[in-house]
Amino acid sequence: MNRLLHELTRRVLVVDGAMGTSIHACDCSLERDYLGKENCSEILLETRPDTIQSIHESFLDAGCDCIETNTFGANALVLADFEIPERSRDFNRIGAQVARQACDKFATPDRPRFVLGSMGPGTKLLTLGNTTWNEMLASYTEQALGLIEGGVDALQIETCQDLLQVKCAVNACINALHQSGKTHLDIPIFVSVTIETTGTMLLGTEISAAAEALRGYPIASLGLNCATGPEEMTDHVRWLTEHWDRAVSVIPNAGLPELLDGEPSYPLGPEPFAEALLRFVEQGGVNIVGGCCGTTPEHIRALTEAIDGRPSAPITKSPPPRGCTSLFSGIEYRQDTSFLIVGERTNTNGSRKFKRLLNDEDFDGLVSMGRELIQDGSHVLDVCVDYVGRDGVRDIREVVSRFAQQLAAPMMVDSTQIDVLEEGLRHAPGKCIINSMNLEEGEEKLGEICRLASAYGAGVVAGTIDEDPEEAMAKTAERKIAIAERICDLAVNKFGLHPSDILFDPLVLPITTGVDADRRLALETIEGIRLIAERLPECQTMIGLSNVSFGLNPATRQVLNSAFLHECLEAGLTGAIVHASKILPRNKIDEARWDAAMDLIYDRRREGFDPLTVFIELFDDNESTAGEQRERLADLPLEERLQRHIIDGEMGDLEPTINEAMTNYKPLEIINDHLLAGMKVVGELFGSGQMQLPFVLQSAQVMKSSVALLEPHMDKADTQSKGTMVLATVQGDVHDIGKNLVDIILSNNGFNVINLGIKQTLPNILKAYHEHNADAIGLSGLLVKSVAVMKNNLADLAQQGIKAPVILGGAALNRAYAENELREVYQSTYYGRDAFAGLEFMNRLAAGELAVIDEEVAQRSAKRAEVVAKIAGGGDASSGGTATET
Ligand code: THG
Repeated sequence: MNRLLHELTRRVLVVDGAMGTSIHACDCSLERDYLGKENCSEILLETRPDTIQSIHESFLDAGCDCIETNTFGANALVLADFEIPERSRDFNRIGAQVARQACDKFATPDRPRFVLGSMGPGTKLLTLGNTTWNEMLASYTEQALGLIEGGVDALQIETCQDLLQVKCAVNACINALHQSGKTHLDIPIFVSVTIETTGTMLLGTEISAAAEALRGYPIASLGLNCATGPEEMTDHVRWLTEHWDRAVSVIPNAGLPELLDGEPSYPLGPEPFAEALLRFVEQGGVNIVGGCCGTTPEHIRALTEAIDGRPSAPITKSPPPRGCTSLFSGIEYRQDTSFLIVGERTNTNGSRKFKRLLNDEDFDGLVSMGRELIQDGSHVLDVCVDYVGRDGVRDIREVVSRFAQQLAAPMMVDSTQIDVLEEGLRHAPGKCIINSMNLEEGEEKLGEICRLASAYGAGVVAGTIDEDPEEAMAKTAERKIAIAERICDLAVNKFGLHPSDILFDPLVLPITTGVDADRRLALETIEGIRLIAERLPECQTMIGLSNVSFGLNPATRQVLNSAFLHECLEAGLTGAIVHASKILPRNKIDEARWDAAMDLIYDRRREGFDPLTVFIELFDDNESTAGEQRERLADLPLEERLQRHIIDGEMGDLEPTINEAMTNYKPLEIINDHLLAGMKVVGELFGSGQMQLPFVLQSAQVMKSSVALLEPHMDKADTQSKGTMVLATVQGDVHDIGKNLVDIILSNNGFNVINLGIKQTLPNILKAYHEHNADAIGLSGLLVKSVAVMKNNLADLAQQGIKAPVILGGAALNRAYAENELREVYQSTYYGRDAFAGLEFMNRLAAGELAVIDEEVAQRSAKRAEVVAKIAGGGDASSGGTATET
């Protein structure tokens, strides 16, 4: 066994502190050491290996068990930003070797020291389409190969923000291990995700969903690092310790960064930092602790002393029952008082409308259908784009990536084509269900789909079909259970799936044909469900309900489907593909019809009595179906509908709504009074953590489309841009997610945005500012040191006598620092907490309210000074504390 895994079973291991913080503290020169590539700290592995090794040694000397290699950004996708993607393999190999040499100096036979190969998230969000699965897979595989060559003890996928990225990185590690003739037992894989102050990962993933999506992978630990201090991690750590059945790691920052005396600083000193982590360890279930941003050798020394080689306190772990997840959250396969409801209509074979919209490539329309199914109560969507003559691989990519970002429900990816299934899975960040596999084409084909389920972390529907040339589809309960047992054995014992991730489909076929051979199909299926539930109790069951009633009129189908579902559930069915709004509860079905349906389902034919004819005769030819009382968007008053389009990100029927609005209001009124009101709600929901980023982007898209529809009808003066902002990520910083969000929100709300990109020098920014005669400059940066860059830029602006309003944003900045300290450097400095603050600022600037804003800033600033004076004067400190964001 890997020595690191062995040590993990004995005691809590301590990982080192911040590499970045230590590097910033040393005397590296941009030209000589960074070779002109600012912030590419991996280059130091070649130019200053001794410096990197001595940083490692400073942490080892402080007593930690594990050190992380200086390879956080050493993958080709990130190095491409520095024009050296081809250096990835070398940097990783050298990074591992340098760390190994440091460890060798400190290791003793009973106190080994370990090298964790650091693999950071990079700057591209796979789920948002910034790069492709294959590109990212290749990039991470190369990185992992270098780390393995260099001799790491574990691969540490860390600071993860996007579930799809994690899945891709884990696959890369497994590939690289395989290519190196090793397995995850020789070199374990650790995963650590980043939960933002909002309580979810950057794209909105809850910790429970992340755990479920990753649970099927052979990873040795799961934990948290970065973004917050230990305090903010409490709930998520507790959830992991109680539910994650392997090692748990906790690697926080030294608190949330603050800006003190012009320098960014992390507020938690070594002692409180160590105490907070000790509390986690004492509460039990934590196996790895360490420090992220802002933690120094002193933090690690205090931590090592506090932990002192103690074993991890035992804790009863109860892994939650299995289920599937979207990008955002999870749903269990087994529902207490219901069943897993899979919406059937997002399927080219199940809905003419879906098929037509796909053929028209009306992707927004497809998303609208998905949203409707969710509103009708579907937990999961069956997504099938199989369509003869169309490019299924492209179609599934287009549909799944949109559904993933815009809809909160997990997906059941449905196709008969393996390449289509795989392409769908590559674009779904959560844990999907594959629909489906069977034995019709033999065990090898079954194995291929099991391989997809393992690689992409999915559950899988298994139809009871085998190689029998006479009757491939099992039509009797005996054959259904026999095939199910055979598939279960293969899938679990040969292909490595977990039994609870298999959803057996005992096949529902129409009982409406009048053919003798078909009469018993429903009751055999019910009996098959009973047998599977009894003999394979860990597995799930799933049927395509509506098949049972093909050929009848809609009202008749509704009753038969509902009655059949009822019987299946009684027999132990756990899930079904259905049209949720059309299912009737038993008490809503007329008794005579119910009884007739039962006679049909259980084939109670007698002399002169045909249940099928009797049942059909109970319905009028064009009787309408019951149910479906859901409040539709179309039923709301116009004004509310306009807002809801924006808030829900709903493209469907946008054009008729806008046209209707134009009969009552002027275009500008529609925008200013109704659409912007919706956008304001979006801003509030986003700001309070109730709306996730992808949904915000969708709302912005609807805003943009609305404005485009209104524009041709506006007066010329009204269609002019409301103003121009030059937008840039500051020099030395490559992070542009926040900046790009500002771009989207502003440009979709009528502003002209000159987005200059990343690593922008002030001269560049000023050039664009003059060229475009801009109204304001927006500066963004995520790195702590970017705050200092902003400060320098502001000083230069002041020196040059520029008067442009400059609005600043980014994770390391806060309002107090911007409005007090930075305003002293440059008078026209403003703070933008998020993209919506930027929008409000620009709207007010356009309305000529800059002086009012200045007055508000001055008031806040004065209040802060008052509080600070009070504290300094020994006054009532509890009333103030440090001025924080409000
Ligand atoms: N098992 C598994 N997957 C499945 C099925 C199954 N997927 C497809 C299908 N069977 C289940 N889904 C549907 C979806 C729609 C209908 C039936 C089954 C249906 N549609 C109407 C029709 O065709 O008449 C509606 C048409 C329309 O709206 O245009 O009946 O068994 N694993």
